[in-house]
Amino acid sequence: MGHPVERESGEEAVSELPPGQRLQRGWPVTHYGPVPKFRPERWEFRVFGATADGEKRCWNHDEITALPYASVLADLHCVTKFSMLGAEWGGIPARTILEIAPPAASVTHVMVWAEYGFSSNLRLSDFAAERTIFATHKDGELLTAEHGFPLRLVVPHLYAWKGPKWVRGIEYMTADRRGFWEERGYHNIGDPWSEQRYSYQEEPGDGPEL
Ligand SMILES: Nc1nc2c(c(=O)[nH]1)N[C@H]1C(S)=C(S)[C@@H](COP(=O)(O)O)O[C@H]1N2
Ligand SMILES: [Mo]
Repeated sequence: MGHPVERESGEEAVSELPPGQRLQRGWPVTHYGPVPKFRPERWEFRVFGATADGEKRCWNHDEITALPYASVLADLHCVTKFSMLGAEWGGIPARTILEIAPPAASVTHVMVWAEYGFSSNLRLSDFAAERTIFATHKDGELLTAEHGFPLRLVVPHLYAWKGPKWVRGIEYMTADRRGFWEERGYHNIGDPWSEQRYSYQEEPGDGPEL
């Protein structure tokens, strides 16, 4: 087991290994498919689906990076059993996006969309969690291309596939739908503390039928 680390805020938020995980030193690169090339002139972040006012919203790279910057301490738990502990992620809290482009009252889930059609679905409550963040930085440095530059989602309390690299937008949904890995055998919710690794472990109500 890892050792809980006392943080400045006094909370023991990170740096303990969930069951079945082992500590990874360094930061490996793990993803499916190629690393996309960032083209600022074509890049935009979109919020669509069931927005409160029915309108889509769109920000270019300058506009997204001009949003208030925050940072969170969080671990990264890959479902293939390695965990990287104690990273500081900097960027735009998911709550900021919820404030500036609010969902309709009927929204229950969010699909996070990334380059090449990669996606991951989250319950609205997981997306709205205090530490969920669209990261532009890790440990004070800009993300590298292979780690998701210019924007990746970090959902500290879920397995890392729930945090797409190269994010391009979110879709507000009034019913749950499976994302890329959730359709391909991974658990619909993905809580590492209860080892929700695979879809065959799902209980009724954990996700839409496969
Ligand atoms: N777009 C995209 N994001 C992704 C993935 C992917 O395949 N595509 N893999 C996820 C998985 S399984 C993990 S463990 C983390 C790995 O992040 P890292 O390469 O920065 O360590 O990215 C997640 N985000
Ligand atoms: Mo992973």
